[in-house]
Amino acid sequence: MVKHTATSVVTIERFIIEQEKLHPEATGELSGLLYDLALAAKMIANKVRSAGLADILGATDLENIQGETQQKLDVLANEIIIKAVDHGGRLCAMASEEEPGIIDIPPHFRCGKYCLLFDPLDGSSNIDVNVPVGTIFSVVRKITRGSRGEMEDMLQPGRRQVAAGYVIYGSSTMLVYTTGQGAHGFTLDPSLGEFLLSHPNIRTPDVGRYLSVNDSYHSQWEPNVQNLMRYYRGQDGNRQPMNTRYVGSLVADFHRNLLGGGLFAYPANRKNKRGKLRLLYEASPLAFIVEQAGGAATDGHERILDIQPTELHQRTPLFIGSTNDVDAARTMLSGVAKDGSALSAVGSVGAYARCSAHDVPRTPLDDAAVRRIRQREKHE
Ligand code: FDP
Repeated sequence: MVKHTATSVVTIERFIIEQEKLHPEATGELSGLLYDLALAAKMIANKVRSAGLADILGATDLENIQGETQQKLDVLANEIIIKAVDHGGRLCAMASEEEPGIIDIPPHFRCGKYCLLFDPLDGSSNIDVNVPVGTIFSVVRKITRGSRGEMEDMLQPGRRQVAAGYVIYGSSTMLVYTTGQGAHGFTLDPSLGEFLLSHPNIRTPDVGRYLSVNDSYHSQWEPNVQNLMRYYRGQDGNRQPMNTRYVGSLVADFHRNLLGGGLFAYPANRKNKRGKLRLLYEASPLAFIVEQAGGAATDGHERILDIQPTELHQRTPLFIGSTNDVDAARTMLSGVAKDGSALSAVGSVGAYARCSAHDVPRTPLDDAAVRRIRQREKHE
């Protein structure tokens, strides 16, 4: 792989091509799709930036499949993405959080070997108040025989993704993606109109600084989730308290935690028995990215990337971010440990070392590693 220095100017196009060269068998279809998505991201960024000026703010009367009121920008972003990718001959079908079923490729366009699943504008309830929103996407390979994509192609576990990414429309627009060779971030240079490589090979810290969770659901959580949150906050005396930061816009919360270290949690609650977030449009793509950055993601019992989806708009509880903090969730929610003291008892400050990027089995950290983590936490 080409080594880029901090001062080399690398466009996303150049980077995608360089990555493609690592796969001699590649046909260029995935590269073309990623490039089309980067173009869609620039178009959406443009709309988001001028949203306050044009008369396109506020809710439409339409309701999406989740029963939520769609914002006009959601509709626009959805259309922009579909139009940017439907004609390239790379996709056999699409699915969007904003649409009830599979989105077919128009019959006059050629079908390709990939399926795209996306959330065009996540965190859209924040649009009216100028809080960062984002786009999330996931690409899987077609597995059925016909030329058109079918439901079976869409309902694949996240570990089969060939690419995933998100775009954050914040103080600057950033696109972060992975094709399974690390997670890489690009910042949009508005004067050039190009995404430039700004965060090559992102690594997320093993122990998180931030905790992102909507506390207003506290009374609706199961007791084991309440205990877990007490542990993260240091209220049970078993770890340094994490700093709470909750934007309420998944991409913004995830992005901050990916770079700074932390955990985003959206547990199930009495009202939302399976949580709120969507497995295929939100949890799976972000799980692929976080694992590529050295982090982890679970629903409390199972690795997110191993969950077999059964429906397009399936929801899942989500605990995603720094490995040791995700491990604490898995340990406490699966009943292995009832509270943080049990975590300490197995030799960690809620910390287990990863055996590999993908394996569930973990080994307790040795004493020196625990001391290093405690030391680091003390300085934060
Ligand atoms: P939104 O409803 O604004 O689209 O998945 C949707 C999402 O936002 C996430 O971006 C965000 O993290 C979460 O919902 C916020 O939900 P709560 O308001 O229940 O905390």
